[in-house]
Amino acid sequence: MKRDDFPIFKTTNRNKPLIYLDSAASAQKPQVVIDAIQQFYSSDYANIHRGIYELSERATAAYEATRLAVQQFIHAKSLDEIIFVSSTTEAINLVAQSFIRPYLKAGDEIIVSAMEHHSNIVPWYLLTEQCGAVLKVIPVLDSGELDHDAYQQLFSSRTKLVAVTHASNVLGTINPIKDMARIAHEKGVPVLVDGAQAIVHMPVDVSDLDCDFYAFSAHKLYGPTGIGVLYAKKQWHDKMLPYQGGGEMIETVSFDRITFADVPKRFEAGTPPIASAIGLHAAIDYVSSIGMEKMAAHEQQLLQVLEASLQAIANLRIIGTHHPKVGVVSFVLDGIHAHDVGSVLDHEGIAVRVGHHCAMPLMTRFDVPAVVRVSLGLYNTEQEIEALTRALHLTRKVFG
Ligand code: ALA
Repeated sequence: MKRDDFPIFKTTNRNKPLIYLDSAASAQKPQVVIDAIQQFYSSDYANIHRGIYELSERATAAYEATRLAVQQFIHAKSLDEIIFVSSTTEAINLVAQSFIRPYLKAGDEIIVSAMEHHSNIVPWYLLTEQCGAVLKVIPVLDSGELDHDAYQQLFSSRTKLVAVTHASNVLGTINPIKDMARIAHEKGVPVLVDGAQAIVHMPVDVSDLDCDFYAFSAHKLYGPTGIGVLYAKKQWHDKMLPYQGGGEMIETVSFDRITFADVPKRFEAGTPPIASAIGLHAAIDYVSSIGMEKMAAHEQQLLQVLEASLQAIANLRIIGTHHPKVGVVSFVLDGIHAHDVGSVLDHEGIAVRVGHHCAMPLMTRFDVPAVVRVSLGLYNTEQEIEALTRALHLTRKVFG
């Protein structure tokens, strides 16, 4: 499916044809995204929101057109609910520091889950050090599903936020965000969703999910690095205090008094990643032209083949068997360290990620030091999964 759109596949890995099974770390870029960025720098580039000349107006219009494309892509109700940031990580830190920290009292609680990426743990942990917040953790069952009964029990009168991933970067598990948000809202608690892994795998409708914040990065959506999105529900804008100070986020400045711009400008201090925004727009157009449902169907088909192939390998244990899941499968081969598996695969031209995947608490939960992770993109094929399976058999032979 659409493999020819990606020039990277003309290249090799260790002199073998590239088999890229690491899209959860970062997706490859289609030519249309690369072209859009090049075209922008060649013919439309200037700083934005500052110039009164035509070129700057053109650049500004292109940047703001991305905001509209994002709004439509994730079905936000209002354009000003779309804040451009550098990454999912920045989006989460922004909410922690601008929306939670100013109101937090020692002993207030944040609910996270045991399957979170460090980027949805550390910003909250920092609040425990900065102002005495307490982290409450939703356990993960052996299947890789969240313990939803336990989730309901974690709320108290001190709960200030639920911060949970839409899809696990290790287990692939898709969490029932709509239900989780409903439960949180019944208790008056807002919900932040880490959408880094979900955004590329399924249609996302923030209005239907009814989450309060949704964060994702462009680079996992076949777009460029350096830009991410924070969706922030309008209801909370007045409570979100300035996070980074600088140009463009103000209304008026004197040495005695500064007044701040409305959201989203309040959170877009300094010159933003303009060209990356143009690339993000091209990526959204690209995936929309294929159709998110069609992409998801392709990945689910490959996922079935992948899981069946892996299950047929002796002494291979898949970590996280719960469905629904995105096209991400992690496993351990008993007796062989994940890094050794990764090295053999690398020499066969196969790129996977090995290690703790920035999810150390999850490694502890499953009592493994590291796992091998295979993650799928729209360009992957069944032949590549066959090659992976052959290489895993070879790994067994090499390491006995
Ligand atoms: N968060 C990315 C991953 O899971 C980098 O690989």
